[in-house]
Amino acid sequence: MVRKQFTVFLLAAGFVAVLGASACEIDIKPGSDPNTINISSNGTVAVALFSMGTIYVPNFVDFDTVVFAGAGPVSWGFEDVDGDGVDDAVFHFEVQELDLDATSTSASLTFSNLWGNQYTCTDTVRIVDANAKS
Ligand SMILES: [Ca+2]
Ligand SMILES: [Ca+2]
Repeated sequence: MVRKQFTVFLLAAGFVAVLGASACEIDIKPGSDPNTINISSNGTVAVALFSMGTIYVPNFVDFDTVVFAGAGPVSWGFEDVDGDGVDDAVFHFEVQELDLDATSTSASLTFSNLWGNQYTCTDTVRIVDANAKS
């Protein structure tokens, strides 16, 4: 089982490499861990995208290209989420628009920067369904 999961990981890593996607760092539900998402919710979920190194998110991201789990943001703003003195971006997405189900364990945010380079950042999710019978 471990071997199988590792193989899947290698395939996924290879796929990302082929696409030429660069790394970036997000925090689904900033300040919360685990990142519990109730897929029956009619609310929104926040996702922070961090400025790192030479990447200053407010002057780097083509905000028209941001997609999280298949959905575009309904709003976004800038704030220093991780307290390093540099503004990060916080996006809000409608839960009902997300391409997640009860088996989802991670979700990815993708975007292009202003120079057309693709980025994919992934964080874990813990799915609950308040309408599901247990
Ligand atoms: Ca989180
Ligand atoms: Ca920051």
